[in-house]
Amino acid sequence: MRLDVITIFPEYLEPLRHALLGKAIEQNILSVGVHDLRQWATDVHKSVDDSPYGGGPGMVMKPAVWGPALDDVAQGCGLAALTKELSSSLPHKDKARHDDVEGVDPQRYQDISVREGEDPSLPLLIVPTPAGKPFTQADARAWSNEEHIVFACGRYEGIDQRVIDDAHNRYRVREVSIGDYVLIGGEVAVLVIAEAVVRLIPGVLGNRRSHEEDSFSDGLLEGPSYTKPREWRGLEVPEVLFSGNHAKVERWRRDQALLRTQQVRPELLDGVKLDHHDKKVLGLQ
Ligand code: 6GU
Repeated sequence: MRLDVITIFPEYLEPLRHALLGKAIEQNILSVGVHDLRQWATDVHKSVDDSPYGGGPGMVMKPAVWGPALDDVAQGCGLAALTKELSSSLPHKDKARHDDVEGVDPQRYQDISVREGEDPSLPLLIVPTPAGKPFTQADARAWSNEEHIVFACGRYEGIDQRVIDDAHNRYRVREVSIGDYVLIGGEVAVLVIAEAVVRLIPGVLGNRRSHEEDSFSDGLLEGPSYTKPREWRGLEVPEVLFSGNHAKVERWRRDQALLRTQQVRPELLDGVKLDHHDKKVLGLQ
């Protein structure tokens, strides 16, 4: 997978080089380019924003800068080709961790995200904005199959809307929000989305089962987990986990997941198929 990020704060994307994403870069599963938007600024002051038509506070990012930036990065040409590749920060190049490599399932999750009338060969352009559609685990799964994703980080009050409208000619465009709060810019949202997507690429995070048990994969939040010692500060690990009865353990885990979901995100239960036992656990019958 190829990721390109366009931003006025390239150093903000430095964490992409670390941990899981750094490892994916090391293994040639992932390559990342971070591009300084100011490269495409045309005036001596390298300005990227201007006052909004119609008045009001803040500044709007200029189409004359964003347009050529998105053109070049879509094709990896022009000024985009001059950007230094992000390299992994990992010290131990060859050393695989025990939880890294075994049992990798090469099977992908589902087809890439293509909407009616879209050309599937176009790269995906993700524009983080609090005004976007909520980013979900289903998006992460779909986008983990993409060959090329470009992120356009807006700052200030946003990017001139014509940049987004025009980008549909060269990209499949997705405007997304990572939650109901306002960030200063899209950079942190890119880190969030990139991590959620890249960890689902086969080979990046061990085996597939670890994804299937994620919170959200079955529509439920995950319940509690425990490790040694059996007693700690007077607190015991639940007895059932020592029973050796796999079916009983799985049933208990589902009960815990159901109860936790009911407590903290009850609306998620609307999308979950509940059987007789589930309903009994939740006090619904
Ligand atoms: Cl994706 N961007 C910005 N700037 N703020 C946000 C957001 C994204 N999601 C929630 N708030």
